[in-house]
Amino acid sequence: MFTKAIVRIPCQAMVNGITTANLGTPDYHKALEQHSDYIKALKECGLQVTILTADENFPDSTFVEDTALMTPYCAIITNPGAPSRILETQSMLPVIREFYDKVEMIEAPGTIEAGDIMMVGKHFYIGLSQRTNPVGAEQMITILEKYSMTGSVVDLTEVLHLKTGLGYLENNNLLACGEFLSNAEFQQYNLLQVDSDEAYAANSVWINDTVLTPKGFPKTRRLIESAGYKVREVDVSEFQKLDGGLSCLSLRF
Ligand code: CIR
Repeated sequence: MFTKAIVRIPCQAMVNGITTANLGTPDYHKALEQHSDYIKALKECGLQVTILTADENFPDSTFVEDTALMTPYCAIITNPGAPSRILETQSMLPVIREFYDKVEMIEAPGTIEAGDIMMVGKHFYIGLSQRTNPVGAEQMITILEKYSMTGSVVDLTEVLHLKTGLGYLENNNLLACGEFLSNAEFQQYNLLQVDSDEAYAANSVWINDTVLTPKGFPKTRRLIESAGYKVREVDVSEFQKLDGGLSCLSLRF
């Protein structure tokens, strides 16, 4: 169970965020409304939400998930692979120290963005992507092992981050699409296959037996409901325009 979350209000500069999506420029006011509903959804799942103020220095700073990995035993501050995002971690460090005694750091030349990390109990899958390199993944695995957890790497070919295409829903249920459906690593799970025309919804988030899913992906919603979960939809269209999914918008712990 999770009890807490950290989010950051989107900044106006988000219109200049990194993207490959080709879905147009985000509407800032709509993004603020959607973010506010996202916070409401986290609270409905029973989480105490820490809301950080917008940081105009970093267009992508609302995607807080990438800046840290929160485990039950320690937090690990990442070193983002996108140059414009590296310093986002500086303002996250004091916030995370309020919640964790043990805080570790990924150091250059290692890079990691935690959107590339999926937690399954005490094991963490780490996607090797444009943003996460083998040195960063090795550092992460060494830290995890220090706290009696484990990690392993997964090669990515199509997606930005590992969790762009995967969402672990607990109870052995794994939402997956595209390149992950045939990946040998994941055949041990009950794969819930997300159709390619709804690939964005693979980034759905389990929180205390509710699954947050992006609004507008009815087949995936039914798939998750048929696996026995309560679903709460959140409209995140303005964040999708920046390649950001539901998970990216919070740290949950
Ligand atoms: C970026 O490219 O870094 C942001 N525009 C989107 C980050 C999405 N984060 C995530 O998937 N964990």
